[in-house]
Amino acid sequence: MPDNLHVYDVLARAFAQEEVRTCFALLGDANMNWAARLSQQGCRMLYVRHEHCAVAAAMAYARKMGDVGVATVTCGPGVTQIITALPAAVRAHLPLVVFAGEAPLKSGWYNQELDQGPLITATGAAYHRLHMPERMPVAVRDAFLQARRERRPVVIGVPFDLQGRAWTGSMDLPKPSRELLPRPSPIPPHPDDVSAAARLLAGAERVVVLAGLGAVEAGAGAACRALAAKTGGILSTTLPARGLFHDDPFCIGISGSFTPEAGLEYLKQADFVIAVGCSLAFHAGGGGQLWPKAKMLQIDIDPVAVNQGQEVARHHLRSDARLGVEALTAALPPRDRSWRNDEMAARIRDSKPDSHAFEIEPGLLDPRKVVEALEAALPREWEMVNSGGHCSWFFAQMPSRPQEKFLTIREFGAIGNGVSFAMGVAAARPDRTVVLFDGDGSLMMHVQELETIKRHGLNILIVVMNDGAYGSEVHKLRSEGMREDGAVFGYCDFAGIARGFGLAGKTVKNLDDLPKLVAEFAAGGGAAIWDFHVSDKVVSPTIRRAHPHRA
Ligand SMILES: Cc1ncc(C[n+]2csc(CCOP(=O)(O)OP(=O)(O)O)c2C)c(N)n1
Ligand SMILES: [Mg+2]
Repeated sequence: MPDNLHVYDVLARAFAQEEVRTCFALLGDANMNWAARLSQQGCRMLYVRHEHCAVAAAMAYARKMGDVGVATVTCGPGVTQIITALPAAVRAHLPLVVFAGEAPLKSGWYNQELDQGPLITATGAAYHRLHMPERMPVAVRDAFLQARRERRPVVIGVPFDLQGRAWTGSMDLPKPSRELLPRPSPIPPHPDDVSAAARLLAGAERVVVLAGLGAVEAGAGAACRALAAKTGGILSTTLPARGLFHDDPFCIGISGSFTPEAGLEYLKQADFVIAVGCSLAFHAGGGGQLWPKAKMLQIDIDPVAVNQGQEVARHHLRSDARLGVEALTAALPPRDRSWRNDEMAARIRDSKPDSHAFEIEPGLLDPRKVVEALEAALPREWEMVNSGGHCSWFFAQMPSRPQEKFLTIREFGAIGNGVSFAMGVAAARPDRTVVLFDGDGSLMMHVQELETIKRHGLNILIVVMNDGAYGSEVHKLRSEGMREDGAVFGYCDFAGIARGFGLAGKTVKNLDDLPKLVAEFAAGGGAAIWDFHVSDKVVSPTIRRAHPHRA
């Protein structure tokens, strides 16, 4: 290393040593020198317009890349802005390293000073104060190690006066975390557990194989299909793993709040659910309502009996998802009976996700028809991102989209993340078109990022399901006969807003125009908003169940 280095130079090198290729950033006094140096090292910087979006974009990037996402914010107000993103990353088990500045140590007073540690640790993320320059490169490496091993965000805070000091430490950087991380082989199941599970399963008549992200990561998709076939049962996934069995005729779709109509009927009949690589979160089982009659066998490296306030599984097979499912399948005797039949396949294939009839005002669209038309028109290779809100139920019903092309992160239940997640996916898949499905309220929450999308030339098509409202709130308020003000805003002109930011904008009134619009967008690239004005009369099945209208 050359002479005259500052601490921020070496800190930037420590990040480059970790092979950080992309960093989502918003600058201030406490991180700008470091960020400028990181950029100089060849790291691609995406400069966003709100710190929340830097961390949220890094989350989607981490999920897509299967790697650590990196973001940077300045001290004080930069740090307070990321407090909604961090719990979401914690709950989704996403490894992040966030480089945050800290107020200078040398002065008795600093306006942006804040006790950042308790704020960060309250979110479930880890906070590391780096106050010893000589040790900082090792501390950076350790932050990456922790993020990878514990799969959660680690925020490192470095006082910016320390960053500006001359570097006097060693010129040797530590080995990167990747080289140190333990790489054990997948855990095989214990034979006794396999036999017990096989005995239990032998008596089951209506089996559901339910896969979560753990199954995706373990590459257990094919094994799950084989187990379902051998037991004559059906397949399903959690919401984040949706699409893992998208082309299987006996996959009923998502289990949980987003289960389509036919799926609800079959799940209700199930007498045995095998949950593979899924934590059995509250929503995945519809709060315990989806399969009232079923025994639950969980196959997981970390099986649980109780999760999120519910007893979720009595029977457990501790194992890597793929190895456990393969061993169980091998241990099962052949069956002479099956729940599967042609009628079931036809019902799954031909039924609408939700067939409830609604009266729709002239000039407005049915969100279900919008999704059907998009499903038919959008190219198979485009990357999809679903956001939150009431409309996300409809957008999740795209059965032809495989898991690896459809990202959903919503374990903290926050709206406003759509644009950030789309930017993260666009950064991870620069050669692909990204389609974001968002609600009007959610998009409005971080609409400033349209400028980021434009400036960085990201190829993102934003589809807005615009009901002129916070749909979730409207439907709940209506069900209780309460006033709707505060939840109804009217249909704002997103096409005009898009054009104001230099994006293309279109209010789509006729769904028959979609194939032409898709072809034009595919040819031109860039970014655009398509605004679909939908009726707020259409209520998702989940809301209808959970919030029936009071008489
Ligand atoms: C950060 C945050 N603030 C508020 C909420 C409460 N909330 C849940 S859904 C929703 C409405 C979202 O509106 P929109 O994006 O238009 O989707 P819609 O429900 O109308 O389909 C709101 C405000 C939340 N989940 N997260
Ligand atoms: Mg809305």
